[in-house]
Amino acid sequence: GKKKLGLLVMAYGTPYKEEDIEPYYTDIRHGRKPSEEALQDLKDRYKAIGGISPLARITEEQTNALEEKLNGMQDDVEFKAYIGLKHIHPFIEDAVKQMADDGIDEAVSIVLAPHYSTFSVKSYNQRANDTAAKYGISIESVESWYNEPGFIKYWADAISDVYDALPEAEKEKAVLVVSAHSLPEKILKDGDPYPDQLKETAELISDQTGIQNYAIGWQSEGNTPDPWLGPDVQDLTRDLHEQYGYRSFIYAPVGFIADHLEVLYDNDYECKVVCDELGATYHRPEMPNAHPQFIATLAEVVLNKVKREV
Ligand code: FEC
Repeated sequence: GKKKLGLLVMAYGTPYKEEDIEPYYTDIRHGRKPSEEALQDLKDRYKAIGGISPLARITEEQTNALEEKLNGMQDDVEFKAYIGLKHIHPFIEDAVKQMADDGIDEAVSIVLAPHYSTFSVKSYNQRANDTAAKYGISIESVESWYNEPGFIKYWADAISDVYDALPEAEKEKAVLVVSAHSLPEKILKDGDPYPDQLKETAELISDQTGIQNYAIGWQSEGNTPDPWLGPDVQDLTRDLHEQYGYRSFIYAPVGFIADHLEVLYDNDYECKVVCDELGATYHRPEMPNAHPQFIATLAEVVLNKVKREV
């Protein structure tokens, strides 16, 4: 038969039910329990987006679609997908162990986040590779895919759809806010490529759409005393309105690829509040989720990684 290749799809993870919120939050905080107040605040945010996040379902849809696409694209190997999550079960370690139990000795991995950072992709890959080494599995890891033509095309099309629907006079008064999850500023002193990669994504989208009024922002920063990368998207919205009189704000949170708390709350609620306050209109193109063109792009990225290693 065909060689079986593990396909390790790594993602952030989300609580499956309300009782999961506390252990999930504790895991994100490296084992430190959140205060009652912080926990309640997080519970309230999940409540505001409908109780729990759709992220678990979307990660599963993306993974299934990717496996199917990869197996339809080529006949040399059979990909078998495993979901490995950062902050809740099935953890990355569980997924790798499952691969070993299934007799898999070679795998390729991809993180469902486009930009590389020491805090995100590096830590996912390290956990995967450390566990794989224990079981004698070799894993080839995709490091980033923030500048893939198909990824840029997805966003360019989704953003253009929003612009095309704006009245002609509004287009000049519109600005595109391209963002990713903020990280502590201390990543910069070790030369983390994260901010430059976001900048490149924004430039490629601008080139492809012809939209020149755009700004780069950071969002969803954590509740810690250290400084985080800025400007925060909410402050940025106010500044852009004040300085240039923009009346329509189009948010493209390109550091994420799914509808989840950080988009449904931090953009769709928090940024919208600021827009409402300013009398500006809020727009947010659809997230990639399991869009076929987006999945095809991920499949190409995975296949290129496998081919390079063969
Ligand atoms: O449940 C959902 O729908 C939302 C899932 C979710 C995604 C996500 C993505 C990223 N995070 C990244 C970094 C950090 C850092 C901290 C941090 C904190 C939280 C909290 C929740 C949360 N994150 Fe997250 N993030 C998601 C959810 N994240 C909940 C805790 C409450 C809060 O602070 O809002 C700060 C940790 C600390 O306190 O030390 C750092 C990065 C990404 C994008 C890359 C990726 O997906 O891996 C980076 C989705």
